[in-house]
Amino acid sequence: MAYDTIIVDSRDGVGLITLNRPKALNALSSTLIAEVSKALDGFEADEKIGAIVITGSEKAFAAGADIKEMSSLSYMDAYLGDFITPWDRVAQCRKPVIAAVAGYALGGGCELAMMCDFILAADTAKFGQPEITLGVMPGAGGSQRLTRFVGKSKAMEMCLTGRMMDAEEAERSGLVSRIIPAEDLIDEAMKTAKKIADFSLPIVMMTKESVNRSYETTLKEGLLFERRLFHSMFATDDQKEGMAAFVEKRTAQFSNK
Ligand code: CO8
Repeated sequence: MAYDTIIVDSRDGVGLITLNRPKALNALSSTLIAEVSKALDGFEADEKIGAIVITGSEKAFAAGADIKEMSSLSYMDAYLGDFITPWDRVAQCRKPVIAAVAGYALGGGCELAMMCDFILAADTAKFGQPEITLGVMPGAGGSQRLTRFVGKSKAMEMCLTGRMMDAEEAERSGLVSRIIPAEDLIDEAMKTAKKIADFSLPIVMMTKESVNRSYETTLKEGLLFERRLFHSMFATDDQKEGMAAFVEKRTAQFSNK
């Protein structure tokens, strides 16, 4: 399928989506979001794909929602058109999604990265929620997810002042899992995704579901959810294979059953 605003590729069980609007620093237009959703639908339906990487360019992961497209929206356009809700597709993805971020991840770009399961940051990455400078506030999770990642004080300062965080600060604050030299970012993200894709897909998906549940419920309910999923894993062929392979000192061959 041909795309106008993204490049879609796959190798070694990993789906790669590259945001590709270089002249607009990958500003997130409605076309781009629809294309990302379509690509995710394809990767979710493809049983050969076990993990997905979303990345941008060296200069920008994404410099936010497309300001030129959004500037003339009326309240009714936004409300009746359910503006932003299609973005949820990224957070709803059941397979793991890694954000590989170099350069600017601002506004909706930072929010898109935070919808992924974890963020690998190039040493050039810069994160920010500059919406306040445009007379609005974050609208795709920035005031909620950022606060859970970095705590109230930093999130509040970033949302109220538009200050950007560099990669070092983002790692220190728990926003990103690792910093990688910019020239190695894609290779490292693909290697990390392949590692995940080589494990049992149902076990990977249940693990993702369980970690995400920790954001959405009480500790008691989350522990119960985790225990139930853990018990259910003993009904899978992959649990039998994984543990047999350890005992027999060989590499496990997971069958995704
Ligand atoms: N939207 C549209 N076009 C953009 C955007 C954007 N977010 N960011 C950059 N561009 C365009 C510029 O207009 C420029 O185009 P042109 O050459 O035609 O003038 C081109 O990209 C290059 O940009 P600059 O010349 O500005 O490049 P610089 O290197 O000088 O600056 C910056 C880079 C600092 C990233 C700067 O471009 C900038 O500040 N961009 C805007 C960042 C921003 O405010 N982002 C938040 C947007 S609001 C938002 O995301 C709300 C999310 C709420 C959810 C929305 C759901 C859809």
